[in-house]
Amino acid sequence: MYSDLCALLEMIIMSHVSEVAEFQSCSCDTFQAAIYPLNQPALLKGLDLGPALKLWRSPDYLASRVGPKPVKIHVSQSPKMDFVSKNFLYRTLPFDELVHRCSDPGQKKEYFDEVYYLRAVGDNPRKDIANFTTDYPSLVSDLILPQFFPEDKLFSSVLRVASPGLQLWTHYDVMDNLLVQIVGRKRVVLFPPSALEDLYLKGDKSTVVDIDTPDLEHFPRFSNAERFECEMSPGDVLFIPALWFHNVTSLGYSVAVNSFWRGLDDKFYDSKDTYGNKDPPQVQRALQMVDKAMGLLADLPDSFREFYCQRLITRAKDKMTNNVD
Ligand SMILES: O=C(O)CCC(=O)C(=O)O
Repeated sequence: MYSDLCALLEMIIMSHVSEVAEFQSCSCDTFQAAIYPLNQPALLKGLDLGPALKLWRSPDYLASRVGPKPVKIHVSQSPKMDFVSKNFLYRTLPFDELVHRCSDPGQKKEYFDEVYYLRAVGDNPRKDIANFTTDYPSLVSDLILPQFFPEDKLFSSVLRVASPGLQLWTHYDVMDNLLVQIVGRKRVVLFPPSALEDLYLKGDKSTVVDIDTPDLEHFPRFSNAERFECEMSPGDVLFIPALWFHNVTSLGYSVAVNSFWRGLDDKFYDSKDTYGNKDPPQVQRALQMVDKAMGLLADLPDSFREFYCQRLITRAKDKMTNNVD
């Protein structure tokens, strides 16, 4: 019975799955003219990423190039990191130690029960933006990061190291993203911005942690969400447009570097954002106003509150399509 239900669920979910489009050895001009304007994820293959592809395959090489630099990491007992139940904690480890624990989880019994995830941050994460070039100078000459956007639009470049199996929750970022996979394979599931209502968001993250066997009693709309999927191999670059939700599973020990790029005018980015995931300041203010508006309706009886809440939604939608003065 349970397996029938799972099979049915899989069928429902699979009916909304598309493959991410692949492009071979594309140039900057092709990217800008033919790929970027589609506002769809794209898997770029065959780009020249430099010797990192070969060199970083050796955990000893990577560990010794960076050495014992302290890095702040997520540690969890479960590979499925869950920001709702907060099943992870932060710990600081020497970088070389982190690489050895991720690449050889069996080396000690106590490490076997833990999964690790490094999302590099600046020296002072509250103020400094991750910059692969200045934060990891000994690795810079190994890697050619794709330059598909104007240089002055680069916001950050982020080194990511993960244990086998680690799954990062579904979230969106406000900037365009080029994710360069260097060591190991990765499964990426993406949802378009239009799936927002089906993803049960809390801030920039989806509260549906298990995207393959979701609890449809709690999240009935989740099965409607259109999804795109791809598997990244070493050397692949995934273009993730701003506001596209993504859920990433490292299929083995994984090393990647992604870069975030500003696609909009600077005034649409929060100057205090060091991660690239804060909504535009204008949107943050608008959301506060919505909270205030809902506060004004708070004392109405339920039936009136629901009715006027719908009126607010209709009005906002009409404004979007210019039907209201
Ligand atoms: O590849 C990863 O580890 C996560 C990538 C990601 O979430 C991002 O680049 O925003």
